[in-house]
Amino acid sequence: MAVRKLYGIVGSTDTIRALSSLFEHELEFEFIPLDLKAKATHHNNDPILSLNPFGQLLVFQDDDLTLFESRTIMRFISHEYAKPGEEQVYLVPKQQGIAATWIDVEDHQFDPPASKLRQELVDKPRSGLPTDENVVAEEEAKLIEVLDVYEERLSNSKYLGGDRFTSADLTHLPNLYYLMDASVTKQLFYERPHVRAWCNTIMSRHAWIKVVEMVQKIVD
Ligand SMILES: N[C@@H](CCC(=O)N[C@@H](CS)C(=O)NCC(=O)O)C(=O)O
Repeated sequence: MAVRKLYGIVGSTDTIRALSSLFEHELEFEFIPLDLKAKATHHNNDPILSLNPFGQLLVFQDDDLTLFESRTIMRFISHEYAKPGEEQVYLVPKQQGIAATWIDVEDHQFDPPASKLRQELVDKPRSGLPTDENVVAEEEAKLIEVLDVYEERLSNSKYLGGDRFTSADLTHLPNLYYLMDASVTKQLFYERPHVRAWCNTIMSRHAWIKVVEMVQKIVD
């Protein structure tokens, strides 16, 4: 049987996104963890790095298919391995159009301030570096605007993409994992009742709990 392979960086949000999708769809795969230091020693013609034309590390192989870009990998898995009755995509194009919009909203609106806040509030303190409070204030203001839109959306829809859990929700989990660890950002999610309920619902999914256990086991 062909083995699915995921080459990624443990703890990176992109890798966590792909892992979440694989676990949600109960797929067997081999995870090949690499780290950025190891990457620096690889050459451009390295067989692993050359799988991604940009030389970046998240790469997924499924039989004869090679994909990079975590959201693409997530989308592919949700279409190819949709579980009947629990699909994370809609089969009706108009409904899927709405869900796809919220995947792009995560990529273009949510991820930029969320990633910068993660770097300042989680990554830098872990590396013993000082947090830049100006960056935090600036990015917090941007995240607040995004979360206000989410609060409105989630007051009319249980999930971002529609009436059930889809990739539009899953794609947020990696940054939520980190931002819920920092009291400043946790507060931003928790003071909005619909956002709070949504976070609690998607973060208590069985597959997500397994991803967190796996990531923590490798990192520890
Ligand atoms: N947009 C890509 C992100 C890929 C990316 O930025 N990868 C980082 C690690 S998380 C990387 O390989 N950085 C090292 C480099 O670019 O040389 C995705 O969603 O998969």
